[in-house]
Amino acid sequence: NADSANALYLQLKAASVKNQVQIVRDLGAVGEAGLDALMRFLAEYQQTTVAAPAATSDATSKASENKASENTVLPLVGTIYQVLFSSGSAAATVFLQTHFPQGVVPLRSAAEVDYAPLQQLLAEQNFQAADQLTLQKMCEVVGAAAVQRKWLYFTEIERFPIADLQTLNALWLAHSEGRFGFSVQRELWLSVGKDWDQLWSKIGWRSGNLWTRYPQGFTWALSAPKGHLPLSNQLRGVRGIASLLAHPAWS
Ligand code: UYC
Repeated sequence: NADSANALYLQLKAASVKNQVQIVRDLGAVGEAGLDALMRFLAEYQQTTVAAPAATSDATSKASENKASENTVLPLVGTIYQVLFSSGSAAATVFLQTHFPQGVVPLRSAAEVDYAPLQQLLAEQNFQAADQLTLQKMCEVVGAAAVQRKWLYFTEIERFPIADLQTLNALWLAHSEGRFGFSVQRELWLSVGKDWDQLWSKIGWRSGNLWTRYPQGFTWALSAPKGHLPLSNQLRGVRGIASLLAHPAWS
């Protein structure tokens, strides 16, 4: 067991992103030795991110680093976190509480909004409650009027702080093996030439000319199509999601 865990650990460090998720699952299935290897990987990851400067004057290089690490590192470290979180192992629980009490995503906010409750729901893979809380937190970021209204004007989304949008997106990416999040929806939207109708069917928000019914028609699990979550209500038009997917946070 310890030998196979060690071999998997070495494979994990060398593997492509796609294979990494499978290797993490395999490590989660070989018992305490596998969990130990995953804890070792996360501890090393934490050292490299903590060693990096928190703020840099070179904003453009920071943005591109963020983007690269979101696409590759977050799904991996998030999946490791998920395997440890759901393992039921006492050692893994203590490890996470000690080293990652707030999860693997830095909960940055320009509006002093607390994203820990969202991190918790996503760690529990309670995607339906997490989706609701995502909208609520976005309203909190914008202010009291939006909290009371319970939805956002597209002009408010245009001005939405980059840090908060990136935190929300990183949380969804990390806890979905990279399947959910606004940046995933954006990639799919670009891949269909910004054609909304094609996007809706691709992400399971519409089939034929039938809108998916909220909430029971949606799939609140990782088995959903890529980009299925988080949701954006189109009742008041497409300008909101258009502003979201064209936001400077992704460029
Ligand atoms: N709903 O149909 N949606 C609601 C979606 C639409 C409607 C909430 C998504 C189409 C009504 C969320 C789709 C539509 C309400 C979503 C979808 C529609 C409601 C809760 C596929 C009719 C309740 C948060 C595109 C044809 C009343 C919120 C109201 C709620 C999401 C109807 C997350 C992705 C065009 C009547 N729908 N919504 O914003 O006023 O209320 O909201 O998008």
